[in-house]
Amino acid sequence: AGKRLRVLVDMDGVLADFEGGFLKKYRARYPDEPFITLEDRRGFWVSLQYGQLRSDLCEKAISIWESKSFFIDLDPLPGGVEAVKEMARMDDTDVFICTSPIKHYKHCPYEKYAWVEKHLGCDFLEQVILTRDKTLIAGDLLIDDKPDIQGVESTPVWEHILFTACHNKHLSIGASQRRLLSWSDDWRGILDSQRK
Ligand code: BVP
Repeated sequence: AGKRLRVLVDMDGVLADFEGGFLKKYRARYPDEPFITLEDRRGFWVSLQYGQLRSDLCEKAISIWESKSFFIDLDPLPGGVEAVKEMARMDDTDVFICTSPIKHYKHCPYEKYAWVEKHLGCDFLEQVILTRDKTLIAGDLLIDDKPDIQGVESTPVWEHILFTACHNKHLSIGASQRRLLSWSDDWRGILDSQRK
């Protein structure tokens, strides 16, 4: 008896190049300020690492993703759009894009929908889940670059697959945790291993 597989795919850092888009716009807006190369990024929070570099750089970093057009202008990460489209065409598979908008809501939620429409098509808007708490969302897999995904539900039903990003590639992960190194990695095998 084939049960459907539900895959939740994060957006920033998994489908959309948040880190690359941030660095490009930060350097353009603040050409005389220090910056952190993608090679030197550590920790999920960009603003935290910039604040450690110099305290006033925290708010300068935040000003970048709070600006109009930041989220819509993000480039797709290699292979992500194609993988998600292929997943959606697979038998017994439901794919949702599960993403946390920033609290500065003027542009971000709108531009996240616009990005999905632009790169995946308007039919895919049906699959978008905006939530600040991914532990509430039921799914078999959550593919996400954030190492610690927490919320009010202490035992989320999904298995978190850590998607490798510049900020998490040096982290050693638990014996039971699985990684997806990129969209060239074996995501089909991970989906198959979760089918019941
Ligand atoms: O929309 C992104 C940007 C924001 O958090 C959201 C992460 O969403 P998920 O990838 O978990 O779905 N964000 C915010 C900050 C600092 C805020 Br103060 C940051 O440093 N990095 C970051 O991604």
